[in-house]
Amino acid sequence: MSRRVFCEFRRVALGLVLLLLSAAMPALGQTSATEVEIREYEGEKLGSVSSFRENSIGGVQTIDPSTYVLTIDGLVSVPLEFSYDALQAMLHEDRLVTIYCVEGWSVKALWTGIPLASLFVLTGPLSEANTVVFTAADGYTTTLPLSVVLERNLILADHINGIVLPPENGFPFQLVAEDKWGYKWIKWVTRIELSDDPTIEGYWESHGFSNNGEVGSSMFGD
Ligand SMILES: Nc1nc2c(c(=O)[nH]1)N[C@H]1C(S)=C(S)[C@@H](COP(=O)(O)O)O[C@H]1N2
Ligand SMILES: [Mo]
Repeated sequence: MSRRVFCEFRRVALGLVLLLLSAAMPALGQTSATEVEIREYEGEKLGSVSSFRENSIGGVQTIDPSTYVLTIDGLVSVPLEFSYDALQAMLHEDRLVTIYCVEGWSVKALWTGIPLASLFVLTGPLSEANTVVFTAADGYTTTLPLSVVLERNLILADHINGIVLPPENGFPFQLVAEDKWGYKWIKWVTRIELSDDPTIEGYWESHGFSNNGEVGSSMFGD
């Protein structure tokens, strides 16, 4: 084999290996035009990303993953900042969960993301921490009891129905607040703060919606 042919062969082979690798790891791959939403999972029909009604307080946020930072601080042993790439490298889990907005619509989807518990293992919550305060790029906030986050093993989703979360759905991360009203499903999450004050109210909670926010119980008051 001539040197030129060998080099060409090596180039093609390398390209092929990279192609196979990216095909084998769809969850870790970058967004591409060829990504297609899955619409059925374990025999259950899924809603589409296009069936969401985007009505966020400040409109769709565009976040650059190369400069994105997720801060975890407050009542933790070690405050930490995570880059997008560092978060992509963490173990991801799937959840088949329906989001219910107080406006009356709902979407069942397959969410893939990082269990918050695995982030808290790294920062170590202090023993007096009982509340998780989430903040987003649009200034939106919401809270959940730490016990709910841990017992339900809630995830920060970066994929929906097998595709990278679109900006409208909160890229890079939306909290999958299983069994809580849609206003607890904060999008474009940038900060997670542990607190010992369960009375802190997020954006919609301070505008009259229930701080408990459990689906099935009243959406107003408390
Ligand atoms: N950052 C941020 N997250 C948010 C909101 C918002 O205004 N800003 N709205 C919430 C509400 S009220 C609902 S019902 C869900 C809706 O998700 P969707 O906008 O993807 O449909 O997002 C929640 N997360
Ligand atoms: Mo909502």
